Parts: sequence; structure tokens; C-alpha cells
Amino acid sequence: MGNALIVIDIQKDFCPGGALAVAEGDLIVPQVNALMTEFDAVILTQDWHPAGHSSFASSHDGAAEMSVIDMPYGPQVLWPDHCIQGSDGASFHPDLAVDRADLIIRKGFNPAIDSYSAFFENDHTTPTGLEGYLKSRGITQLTMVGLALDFCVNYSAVDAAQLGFDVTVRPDLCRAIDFDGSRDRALAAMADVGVAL
Ligand code: VGL
Ligand code: ZN
Repeated sequence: MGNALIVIDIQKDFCPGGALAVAEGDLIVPQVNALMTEFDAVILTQDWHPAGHSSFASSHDGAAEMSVIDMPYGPQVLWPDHCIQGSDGASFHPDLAVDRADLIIRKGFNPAIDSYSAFFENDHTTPTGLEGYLKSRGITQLTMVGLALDFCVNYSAVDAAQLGFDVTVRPDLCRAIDFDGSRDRALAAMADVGVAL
């Protein structure tokens, strides 16, 4: 039985000055680095979209950023272009202790489906492989930190709890986009499935 720290999307584009900046996103980095020493495994996730990704408003004629459209897999917020594969904005925050990571898992590379969760794409069925990695290493306890609390952290934590992991989210080591009440809704959704906050 082991534990893992899952560090979600602490990338330049989600920090102040980035394409989809989360307020104060950079402030959590020193404490996240310090927390890494307390875990058997450290896993980083990296939002990693091809140019022209279907989650970008710019890929839909006339669509406004932050509007919501219906995709075959459900509603999808249309984001500014962000975390394009190989771009500077897709790289990790320069102070994040990347060398401590056992695994870096990339997500959102399927042009037609967004992937907030570290476990499944937004169709809720296509796996990323992270469940198998953790289970084959005997890891049962997960702590999650990072960006953004109301999107990728929320979806990852809910999926992990539903897969049977023992999940803790540290809201103090996360920051939210907080779009239209999404922060409060995310906290309620995580509590509902038994995520410790
Ligand atoms: C995220 C929106 C789009 C996140 C990623 O990391 O929370 N949010 N892509
Ligand atoms: Zn994204």
C-alpha cells in the first residue's frame, strides 16, 4: 500500500501571464515542492493539446471564449488556445520540482475530446492509463494539488474516488478559475463522492 501526490497542470499557461491564467496559480509552487518529500510517488499531469483542439473557441466559427457548446460527449466550455504541445505555455512552471516526478502523464491530446481528468477523457470512458499505473504500483492513497481546482483537479478527484482510491484534495494548494460558480460546485461535487477536503 502506497501513497502518491498527483500534481495537476502547474503549467505556465495556467499561471499569471499565461493564456488561461488562474489567479495566484504560481503561489502554490513552493509548498507543492515541499509536499513532494512526503510521498512514495509523485505524478505530474500536463495539459497537452494539438493546435486547433476542439476545446478551443478559435476552432469554432464565431464562438466566444468561455461559452459552452454541446459536444457528442456532453457540454464543453470553449477555452482560449492554451497548452499547445511543445509550446512555452505548455511547459511546467519553472520553479516546479519536475525532477522529483516518477511519471508525467499528458492529457487532452485527442483533437476531438477534451480531457480534464487525469484518469479519463471527457467522454468519461477513454482511459489515460493512470489507473493501471497506480494500481500496478500498489498505490491506494492519492493527494491532489494544482490547477485548476474547479476543472482538472475536480474531475481527477471525482474519477479517482469513483475508481476506489482514497482521495484527498488540498484546496489550499490549488487555485480555481471560478467561472460562474464553478469553484463552489466543484467542492460540493468532490465532497459528494467522498473526497476529503
Ligand atoms: C484546465 C481548462 C482547460 C485545467 C485544462 O487544467 O483545469 N482547464 N484545460
Ligand atoms: Zn486544456
